Amino acid sequence: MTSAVDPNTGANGAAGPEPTTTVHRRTCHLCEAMCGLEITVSGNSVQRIKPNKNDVWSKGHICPKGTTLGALQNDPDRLRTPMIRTGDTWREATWDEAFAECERLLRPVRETHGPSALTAFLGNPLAHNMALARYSGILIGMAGIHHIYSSGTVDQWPKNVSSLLMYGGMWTIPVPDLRRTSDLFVVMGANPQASQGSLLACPDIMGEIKRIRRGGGKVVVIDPRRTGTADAADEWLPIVPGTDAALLMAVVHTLFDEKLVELGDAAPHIAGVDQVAALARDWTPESVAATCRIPADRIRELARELAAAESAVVYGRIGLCNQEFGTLASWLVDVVNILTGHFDTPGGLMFPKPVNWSVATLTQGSKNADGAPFGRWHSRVRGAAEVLGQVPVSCLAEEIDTEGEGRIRALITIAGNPAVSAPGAARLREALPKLDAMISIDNWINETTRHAHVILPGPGPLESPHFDDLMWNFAVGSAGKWSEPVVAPEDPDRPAEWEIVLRLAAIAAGQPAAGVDVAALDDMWFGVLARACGLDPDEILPHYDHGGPERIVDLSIRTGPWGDRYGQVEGGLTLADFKAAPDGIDLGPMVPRVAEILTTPTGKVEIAPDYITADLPRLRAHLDRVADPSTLLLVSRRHLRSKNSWLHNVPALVGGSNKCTLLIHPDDAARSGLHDGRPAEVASDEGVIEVAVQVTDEMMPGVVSMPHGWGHDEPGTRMDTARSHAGVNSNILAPGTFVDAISGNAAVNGIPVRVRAVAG
Ligand SMILES: Nc1nc2c(c(=O)[nH]1)N[C@H]1C(S)=C(S)[C@@H](COP(=O)(O)OP(=O)(O)OC[C@H]3O[C@@H](n4cnc5c(=O)[nH]c(N)nc54)[C@H](O)[C@@H]3O)O[C@H]1N2
Ligand SMILES: Nc1nc2c(c(=O)[nH]1)N[C@H]1C(S)=C(S)[C@@H](COP(=O)(O)OP(=O)(O)OC[C@H]3O[C@@H](n4cnc5c(=O)[nH]c(N)nc54)[C@H](O)[C@@H]3O)O[C@H]1N2
Ligand code: SF4
Ligand SMILES: [Mo]
Repeated sequence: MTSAVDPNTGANGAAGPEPTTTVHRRTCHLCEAMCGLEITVSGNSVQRIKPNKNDVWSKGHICPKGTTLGALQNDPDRLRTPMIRTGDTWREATWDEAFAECERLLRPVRETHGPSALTAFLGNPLAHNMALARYSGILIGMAGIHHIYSSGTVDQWPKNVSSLLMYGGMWTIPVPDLRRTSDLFVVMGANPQASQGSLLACPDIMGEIKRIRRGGGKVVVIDPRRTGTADAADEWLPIVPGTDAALLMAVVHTLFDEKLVELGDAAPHIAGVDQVAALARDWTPESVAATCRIPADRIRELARELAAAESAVVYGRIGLCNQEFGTLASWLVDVVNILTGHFDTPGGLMFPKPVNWSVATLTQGSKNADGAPFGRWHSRVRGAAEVLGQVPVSCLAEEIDTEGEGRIRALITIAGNPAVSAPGAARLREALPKLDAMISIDNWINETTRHAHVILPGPGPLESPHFDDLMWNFAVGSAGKWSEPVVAPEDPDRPAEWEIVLRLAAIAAGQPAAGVDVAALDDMWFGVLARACGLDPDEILPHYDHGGPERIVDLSIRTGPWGDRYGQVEGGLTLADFKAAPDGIDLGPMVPRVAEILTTPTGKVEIAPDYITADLPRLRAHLDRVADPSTLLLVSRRHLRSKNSWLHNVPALVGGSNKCTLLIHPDDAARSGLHDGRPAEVASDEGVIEVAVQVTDEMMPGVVSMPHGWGHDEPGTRMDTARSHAGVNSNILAPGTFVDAISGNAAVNGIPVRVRAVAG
């Protein structure tokens, strides 16, 4: 066997009888950690995936998921051709047939009911996909879709709301400068041991936790579950789900009460401190302790520790967003960091400086431009107020299944599995078959796409180049990495994913499927983005001999903070520089930059936005709520070897500790007559499921936990491994109307449930 170590060519399969072995360096696109991989390919097949120790960003970090990209690439269930469904029967189709079918399905909906009858659901992998992240926007725009749905409203919408109001942009999200935090790291509602970080792109967060502790610093985890992260910390503070905002208000109260507020260098940029002081006056630790189940003394001490620490940061994530008081909690995390001087300073909460802009950040409305981007319209059935252009994803089912003017009749899903990921999952399952047209850009026939009339699959995960889009916006340092395709296309005639999106965009806009000029559309989209950067597309288009996402990546680097601005900045970066650096380019740690980043109307950090503080009375009322003693509160969890709903078809990732079980404290189990390994019936106001019980003192009493992303035994799916590890869809229990009132984000944590043993 010959061996050619040529990491960056993307060339595969040498001539001659012996397959050539090549080693490729590539960035894993599965999560925010963006680990560098070393992928050994023989012929055109992946032999081995190891961490790339020379990667400038991840320096050898990896998790078990990253080693399975070859299995995803080779998954026999992954779709290689478009699929058209008639009744229960799928048939493989040519691309022309598939697009003609899209036209046949969409045209009557458009012509009879107008564009408001069409919507799209955008899922999480879109944000990690080089092409989809950069092209989905044009599809929404061209199709004239009024209102989209996305996994964002079961995710970070509260943080988008608080960031828009505090800093001026929904993606102007400060992240912990964790690699330089040394004294105190407080983790709330996040489990980086499993998730590897979120709205915090930092490879090896567990390594940073070890480093902090080795250096004499302290790590505190506030979570209803003693997670893997809590096990690695100094202290686990169990908290009643949904009460974090109350805890943080009491911390704020203590900071003012004990005169511990110290804004530090950011002080000239902060407005609203007196308002926060006034708002916090009644929020004594004693007034929240019973609700949170955290002693008042410990709350006071936490405030003192944060104030005293030289280098500290509070970090909150999905457990703080996906809950009833998501926006208050997300806002207060930033407020506490600001009041204790851990803001815009090394080791504290800082604003990343990405080398490339993301299409999302380039086009994000600032408050100045949009006015108040809340409640400009309401959903038809429930009357839910729009927030940042979206209503809760749980509205989707009722907008499909409720007759009347404005009913949704056509749906395009892009890299999403709402039948599993969205609350009220059972209703959505019943609603999807009522659509006149459903088209999915997706690679598998799963719980959602089984309802599609047409599925348009992109190439396999290792056949396309990669450069992250939005993820660098959450990164604890500035860097960039280009990845060439690792394997040759299985079928050179298959369109790239961006070409699929453009062609579908034209069809959804009413153009005939046969005549779509993809290259012209691509030039048009590039022109839109170039103009948004203040450039004349006619002047820069001659720089390129081909289009596609690569060209947009180049534009985003060249007009970014280190870019060459097409020759205007001497020595400035272009994509070519990254292509020449297969281990990536490191542009250094985070830097204080609050002054340059603010786009609020006042030019200040608004730490007491009226829209958010007006929600405090709702939280106060919650403190007095009398809990039903027979009720447990259900929260979600993640496992290192899952990624939401879609990696369960990889044999190496399912089984072992990656189980869909109900975690329950021994006392609660005993009270309900539940036994380890036996089934329980779990019922909420929304639905009933049966799931195996796992009795463990890692749960605090009164709280139970289930992972989301399971329930793979639906009829008509084609994911054999996932089916044999089916698990149960926890979102059957999640009531669609249980949301954070002011962001509309789903509260999939803190759901009241009743459990009882069942025979079996
Ligand atoms: N109960 C509960 N529910 C939750 C959560 C929770 O914590 N608890 N978490 C929420 C969160 S944070 C999120 S982000 C959402 C996720 O919600 P979704 O985005 O709806 O779910 P995923 O499982 O990420 O769906 C991935 C889909 O993308 C497809 N896919 C994967 N890669 C590609 C690709 O490269 N191209 C294309 N075209 N398709 C691809 C997969 O086949 C699958 O259909 O779930 C939310 N739901
Ligand atoms: N391996 C793996 N990695 C992933 C994903 C995955 O599915 N698997 N998904 C990716 C996605 S889309 C996202 S958004 C991120 C999420 O990343 P994380 O936010 O780290 O998500 P989780 O691991 O679910 O951790 C959430 C924690 O919040 C706790 N919690 C629940 N309710 C509350 C509450 O009310 N208060 C507090 N204080 N804690 C609460 C839960 O017990 C859980 O431990 O992970 C990403 N990375
Ligand atoms: S932590 Fe795992 S899934 Fe995330 S980027 Fe690294 S290898 Fe990929
Ligand atoms: Mo997410």
